[in-house]
Amino acid sequence: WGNLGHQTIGFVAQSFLAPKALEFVQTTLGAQYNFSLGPAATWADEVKSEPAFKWSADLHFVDAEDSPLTGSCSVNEQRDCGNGQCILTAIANYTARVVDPTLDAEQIQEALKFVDHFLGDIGQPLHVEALEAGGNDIPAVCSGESSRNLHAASQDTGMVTKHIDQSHGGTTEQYATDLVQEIQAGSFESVAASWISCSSPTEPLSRRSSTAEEISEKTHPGAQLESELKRLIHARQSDDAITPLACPLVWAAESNAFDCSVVFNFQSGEDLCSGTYFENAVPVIDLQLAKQGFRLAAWLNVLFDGAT
Ligand code: DCM
Ligand code: DCM
Ligand code: DCM
Ligand code: ZN
Ligand code: ZN
Repeated sequence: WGNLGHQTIGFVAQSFLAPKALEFVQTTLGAQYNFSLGPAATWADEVKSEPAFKWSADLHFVDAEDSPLTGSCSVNEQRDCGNGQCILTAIANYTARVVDPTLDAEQIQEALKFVDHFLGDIGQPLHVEALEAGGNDIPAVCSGESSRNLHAASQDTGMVTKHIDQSHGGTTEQYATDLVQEIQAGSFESVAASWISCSSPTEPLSRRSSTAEEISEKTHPGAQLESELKRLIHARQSDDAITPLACPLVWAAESNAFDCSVVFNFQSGEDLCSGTYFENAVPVIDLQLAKQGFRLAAWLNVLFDGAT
């Protein structure tokens, strides 16, 4: 996502934080970020071009080597993140670092800003796709502007900007407020609990939860997320290797599935920021931003308040 998408996700998350998570976020981010995950969400993109943070550029995505143009979408941790430098491993690393008492305040703030950002990027379908460098090498037109590429024109910036201007008062705060309303009492109300269950209807996972966890998941959405984070913290404390987590893999598979439906479904030269492509893409953008904001809050709530 571009800045607008990331800020929106951060603002959505901020409004679902439980008391201790909220306190942690406010203290850790401070006045510089207006005590909020919204303004802090773009930091990771700002630094990735600096020499000191060059190593972090590859952590914003996972190049899923699937075949979306022939209708075959998938994410595979071994195949797509074999070198351990992708968004799946980054989420595990920075989640562990957010609660690592041996780190100093600056390192903890960096870890929180990375978590804030990467839980957003994993919901962007083209950040979970290898084809043409996540669409960066596919020319695209947005609002008559032809010198764009699919990644920027459509998902990251072009469509999001148009959508916020057209339907949400032109600000990420208002857009986030509108998405929060949909989650609390609108079109997302009935599905939001399933967003944090980490179970996927489409993707059988090698690391699937145990039967006991699956049962408890039914009575308590978020149970798997909680047990997984407890395992992560334990691994960190006992100096075990930090391995990718099952929940982010489920989230990645969900975003990646859109690469087989709406994302690449356009004619060369077609304007992506109006007409049918735009109309089909906007509900996906709403869904993915709302979902990742809600998941980011649940993630931090488990870490700091012990429950979603
Ligand atoms: N680093 C990291 N994650 C990466 C790459 C590097 O945490 N994917 C850290 C490890 C080093 C610092 O960044 O402390 C500098 O890395 P490098 O060895 O690449 O200069
Ligand atoms: N770093 C990181 N993840 C790690 C280890 C290090 O992001 N697992 C980052 C934190 C600092 C930089 O690398 O920005 C240097 O860290 P250190 O001096 O701890 O190696
Ligand atoms: N990106 C991606 N997949 C790739 C390469 C890049 O999702 N294989 C993303 C990262 C940025 C955007 O595309 O959001 C532009 O990348 P860059 O700034 O590295 O050109
Ligand atoms: Zn991007
Ligand atoms: Zn990013």
